[in-house]
Order: sequence, then structure tokens, then C-alpha cells
Amino acid sequence: MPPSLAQEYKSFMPTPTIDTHNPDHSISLPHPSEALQAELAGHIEHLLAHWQDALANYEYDGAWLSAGEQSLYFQDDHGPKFKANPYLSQWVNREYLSPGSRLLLKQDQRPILFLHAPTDYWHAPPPLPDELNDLMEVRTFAEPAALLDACQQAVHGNPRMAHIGDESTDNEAMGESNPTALLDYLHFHRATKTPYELAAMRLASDVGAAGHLAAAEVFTAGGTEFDIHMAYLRASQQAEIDLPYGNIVAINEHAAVLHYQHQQRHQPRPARSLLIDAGGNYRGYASDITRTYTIDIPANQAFGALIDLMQSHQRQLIDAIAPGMSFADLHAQMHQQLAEVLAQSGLVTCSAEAAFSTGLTEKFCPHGLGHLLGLQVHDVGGHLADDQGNAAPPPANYPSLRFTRTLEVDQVFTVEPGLYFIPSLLAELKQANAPVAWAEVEALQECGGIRIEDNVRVLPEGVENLTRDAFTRQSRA
Ligand SMILES: [Mn+2]
Repeated sequence: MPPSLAQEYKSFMPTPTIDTHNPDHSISLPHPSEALQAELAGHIEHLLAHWQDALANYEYDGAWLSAGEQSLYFQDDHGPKFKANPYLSQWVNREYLSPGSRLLLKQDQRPILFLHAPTDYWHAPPPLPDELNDLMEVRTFAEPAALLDACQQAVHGNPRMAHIGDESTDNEAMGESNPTALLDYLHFHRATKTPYELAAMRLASDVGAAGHLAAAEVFTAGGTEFDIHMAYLRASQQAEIDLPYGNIVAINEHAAVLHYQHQQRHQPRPARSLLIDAGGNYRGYASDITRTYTIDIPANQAFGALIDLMQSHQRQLIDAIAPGMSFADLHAQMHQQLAEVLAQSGLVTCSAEAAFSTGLTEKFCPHGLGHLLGLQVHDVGGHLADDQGNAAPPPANYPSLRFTRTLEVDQVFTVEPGLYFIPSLLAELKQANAPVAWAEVEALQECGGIRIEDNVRVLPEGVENLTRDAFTRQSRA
């Protein structure tokens, strides 16, 4: 971290500490400090100016951002955890947002937050967002009907309004629903983060790193996928519903299932490898981190060497990042380097050049190199060439690439090269008589695969590696 960045970091972010009274050495995160509060004020100011430009560009007098409604499972009285519209939770920490809440933005007017705060003895109402008192007008309503009435009265005349949020009947009258041009503009700019958002994402990275360190220990000690998952939750101080996405905890060949979703309670055979893809959440912002480990015994030597190669391959890709370059080009570099890894470790019988040019590497890594990250784990706008809505579609041979844009300072995204032994894709290669060293590949198949994933912020030169910084802080703590 360059000194200026270290200073910037220190100035608004209290260092998380491990609670020494807690025998599990779980992370204990600081309460939003005065300094973070100061960043929040700057963030809201930035959003105000940004929305004023956006609305002026597309000739709207104002906009409604609505939180959305709680959905229920079919013929049931409960449903998944409510997750507010990210366009609203960019302004208001989603922990404060009940279903039905709305924000009114009008040119040259303070934002008004209409909070739904039901009188409910079945559930605890969300806390009130005192932190926003100086930044916007906050009105609370117990009844949704009263809230809607107040919304109608807050808009005088016949202004041209946009509505951003789900398209329920209540929202139809609020304005033009999710206009594409406005949304493209907003989506495009969500990629670059404000200092407040970066601070939140550093903390989300700390949460994730604390979980990953505990997970690695439990794996080495012989834990099952379930044990590792529970240790991750405990150490990162997250309940399952707090996670930015479901943990992927994959021992042995489970790692070849890219979004493996189970946690096995018993381990029938000795564990050879662990791929864990698990994130942290802080005030609605996500980290998205993957690590791969092996048990250090002679039988795992080849797989361990492959992990080392993938580690340096991932670092090389991160070192290549600079503003102005295309992420699609970086993705192509990943395949070029993957071809070298395959050739170097004797897994293919052709040259690295041939493994790359024939597309052989795509069978060993069928996913994209990375994606934008923020309020959503796969953040919006990855395929936009500009804020006018022109598209930057993925190259024809890499259809799974979620992020194709030109890199810009303060964009945050993941870099996650992988190398997998996926039975169905290997079968295709066998069918096609591909130049694969089958004995070597089959010996590694039981280890599933490797993915190394960090979250980076683009700097004028190089990157801030949110993930590696967080691992450093957490392993010291
Ligand atoms: Mn990811």
C-alpha cells in the first residue's frame, strides 16, 4: 500500500480488532466511527450531485427509489430475507430499510426518506437511521397506506418523475418505471466507488478474511465441509442470512462444481484439497474471496505445486492492471498464462501456444476472470461500454465473461483465475482426442480444482488489493 493510501485508509477507517475475550478469535468490527460518518456525508453529497446530473441529462424533474416488497414462498407466510433495492441502499444502509420504504429525489430539494416503520410485535422494527439526520429529511410511517399518501402529497404539480425499483402496482403511478437510458447511466457509474464505499468494502474484506483464516485452520485439522462452513460464520461473525452469497465450501472433487452448494456433514475419504469461495458483508457492501488449499503430504505434491503456480499466475494478472486497459484483454491474458501453467506442469502434451490458440484452456477454466463488485456481488454494468448505454458484449469465445469494460480508477472488481478438472468437460476433450496428459490429469481429478480470487481497486498506478490487505491485517490481529 503506498503511504498516501495508508494515510487515507487510517484517516477514515478504525482498525478492526480481535476480541481477546472471545476464545474463537472472531472478528470484532468497529462501530461506524465519527470518521466513517464524515465519509458518509461526502458520499451522500456525491450521490446528490451525481443524481442531479443524471436526472438533468434525461430530463426528469425527480426520481423515486423504492425499497421493494417482501416476497413469500408459494402458499406460505414467510419468505427469503428482504433485500432492498441496491439503488436505495446506496443512500441508506439496508439494515434501516423495511419493505415499502422510499426515497424522493428532486432537483434542488433535500432528499426525503419515507421509512416504513411498522408497529409490529411479531418482528423487531429496524433501527432508525440517526446517522442520516443531517443529510436528508427522514419521515417514518407505521402504515403503508399513510406512507403512500404522504409520497403523493410530496410531489406537487405534474413533474416528470422516474421510478427505480420493482414494478408493483403501488409503483406504477410514481413515474416512468426503470427507464433504460437513465438506468444505463446509473449502472455504468456504480462501478467506481466513493471513499465511503471503499471504506465499507475494506471492512467487508476484513470480515471475509477473518472467516477464511479460521476455515483454513479447520480444514487442516480435518474438519468436514460443514465444520469449515460453521467456523467461517463464527469467525466472520456472520449468520447465514448476513452472507453476501452462499458459501462454496468444496472438499476434493466438489471443487470441480463451480457453484457447489452443499456442506457435507461427514468426510468419507481423506481430504486432499479445499476450495472455499466465501464473502463478507459490511453495510450491504460485499467482498468475494476464494482460496484453495491442500494437505501437505507427498501424495498431494503435484496439486500443491499447481496451487503455487496459480498463485503466481493470479499475482501476475493483478500486476498487469492499469487504468485504460480492457478487462476482456486481461481475461485473454489469463488463458494465455493458464496455457503456460498447463504446459509447465505437464498436463498437456502440446505447447502452451497451441493450448491457448486451440481454446484447450477454456475446458480447464470455463468461467470469466472476474466481475464488478459492490452492493451486489455481481455488480451491475459489467457489459456497458459507456454511460450512454452502448454495449461491450463478451467476446464470442468467452461468453461467461461478466466484465468487459475499460478499467478506470476506483473501479472495484474481482480477479479470479481458475483451473478445474471438470468431468463433463474432460470427457469432451477425450472425445476430441485433445493433447492432454491423461494419467497426470486423472491423478489430479480427485482434487477438483483451484481458484484464487482477490478484490482489487484500480489506482492511477497499480491496484489496492482489498483482499490481501485484509488477510495481512487479520493474520496480525
Ligand atoms: Mn467472484
